[in-house]
This record gives sequence, C-alpha cells and structure tokens, in this order.
Amino acid sequence: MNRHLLLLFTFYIVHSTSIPAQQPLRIQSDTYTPDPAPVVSGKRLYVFTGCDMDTATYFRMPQWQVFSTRDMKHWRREGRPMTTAVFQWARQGDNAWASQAIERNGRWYWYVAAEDTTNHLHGIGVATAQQPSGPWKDAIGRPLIPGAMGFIDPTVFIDDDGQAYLFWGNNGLWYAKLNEDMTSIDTTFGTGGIRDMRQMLDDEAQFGPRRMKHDWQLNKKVLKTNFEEAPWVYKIGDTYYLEYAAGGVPEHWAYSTAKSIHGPWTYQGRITDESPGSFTIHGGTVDFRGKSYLFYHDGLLSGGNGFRRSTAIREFQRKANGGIPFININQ
Ligand code: FUB
Repeated sequence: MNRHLLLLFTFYIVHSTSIPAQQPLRIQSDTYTPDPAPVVSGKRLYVFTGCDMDTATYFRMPQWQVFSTRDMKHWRREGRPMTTAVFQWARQGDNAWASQAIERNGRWYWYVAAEDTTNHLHGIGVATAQQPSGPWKDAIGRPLIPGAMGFIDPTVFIDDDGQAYLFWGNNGLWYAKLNEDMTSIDTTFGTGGIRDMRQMLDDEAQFGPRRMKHDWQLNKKVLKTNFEEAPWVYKIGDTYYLEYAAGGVPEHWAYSTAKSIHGPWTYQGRITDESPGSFTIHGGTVDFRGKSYLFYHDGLLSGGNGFRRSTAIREFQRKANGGIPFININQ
C-alpha cells in the first residue's frame, strides 16, 4: 500500500496543476484540515477534521481539530482538543484518521479511526465531551470497534425513532446499531453486533459500476463496484442517503439512496469528479441556514498535496426530490 501511495503522490505532484477558477469556501486555519465532518448545533456549524502534518510521503496524523462558524465566512478555532493520547489503546502520535462527531441529549460523541495496538489495524474509538472544544475523554477505555482490515472512516447517524447507527469502511462497508448510551453497540444485531454490507457493495445497481482510473488498480480492487471508503449517512424525509468516496484512487464523490437504513440502496451517481491535488476526497454534505454545502478536502492550499489536505466547501442546491446535483469542484 505504501508503494502505491508513493506512486500516486508522485503522479499528483506531476499532474495536479489545474487550479479551480472559482475558489471553494475555506476554513480559516493555519493547519491542514483533512477529512472534514460538518455538523450543525444550534446556530453554529462545527467541522471536525483531522490534521495532516507537514510530510510529503505518507499520512502523518497525530490529532484531530474542530472549527465552527455562524455564517460560513468567519471561523472560530475550537482548537485541537483531541490527540491520540486520549486513547490509551491507540498507537501514539500518528494514524489519527477520519472521524465524525454528533450531539445527543446535550453530550457530544466523537467517533474516530485510530490504530488499535493489539493488532496494528485501525479500529474505531469513541470519546465524549460536553462541548466540541472538549475536554474529550475516551468513553470506554478500549476501541468501540476493534481493529480489523478496512475498519476506518466512521460515520454516525440518529434515525427519527432515536436508533443510532455507526457505519464505517474502506474497500468494504459495515454498520452497527449504537445503544442509547452512544458508547456501546447492540450485540444482538448482525454478527456479534456488526452487519457486513459487502454483498450489497458488489451490486452495481446499488453502488454503481466499477470504473477504475489506473490499470494497476484492477488487480488490487477488492469490490466489484464503485465504493471505495468514507461513508457519510443521513436522512431527508423518508430517504436515506449514503455518500462515499468512489472509483478507487484518485477518488471522486458519489452517492446512493434507500428507503430503509438496511438497504437495498440505489446508486444515484457521481457528485464530483476527483479532488484537485489529492487522491482522496473524504467529506459530506450538510444543510445550514437554508443552504446546502458539500465539504471535502483537496490539496490546493499552500504546500498542499495528497498528504497535506485542506477542507474545501461548495454551496449547492438540492434537486426538488432531495437529490444531489453534480458539483464541479474543478471550476
Ligand atoms: O485521512 C486518512 C484517510 O485518508 C481517511 O481515513 C480516508 O478517508 C482518506 O481521506
């Protein structure tokens, strides 16, 4: 994997010179802000991100950070309130990968991908706090979802009936029912509490045709469809939305919808093309003050590349049926 990423990085340094004419909105930050996860609370929109350190050869991510805004123009730095030190079971100083936070009954729950030192694979941890700026504490002192291949990129969602779900996955997709405490899973669900969606991922009608960008990936790609990683789940009316990074790397952003959280899903198409300057695109959409926004990351800010990624934001208008139009992030 390292070798592939290195090749991709070199490819992007050479080929990623096209700068969009119309600049996206940006968070005001003096750090790189990958893997943005927006969430609205009261009059503020919060964005939980990772933190790419200044390295050009691979991810180095020791911490997570939070920003907030009331108007999408002026941003407040809520700090870097969580590092790997919060999770004693995690590898320290690195591999603090994508995350998402949610508020429930006045408490915040932050689900993060971090390296489980028992097997050196990513698992999912959960921290709690009274406010996004922290202080954050490991809620259970062990991974909520122990490390396993592909167990990254958690997204959390609370359904209208109060049932919360956690989805996650790279080259696979899994989900669990969260108990009301938000810090444990319902072990009667699926196998040992986890339902594997990989069969659905092999269905083009649900996740789109497998179209790779580079031939060498064909040997590597496990799934038969478009899905790559970074699920982002929410609901509008009676329709469930599942957005995700798609198409292998370099990734584009795509989505599927369903009438039940358990599927089947219907592939709806591409939301964006590949992210400029970055072979990953992780993000999600959110509605705030009557407008819809797509958050994602690119490698366009000063010194940026596939390992120094920054949050970018595009306003868009949902279709009359709630669908997401194609959003041109290269223009
Ligand atoms: O930031 C590290 C990893 O890169 C994330 O977990 C993936 O979604 C990709 O953005």
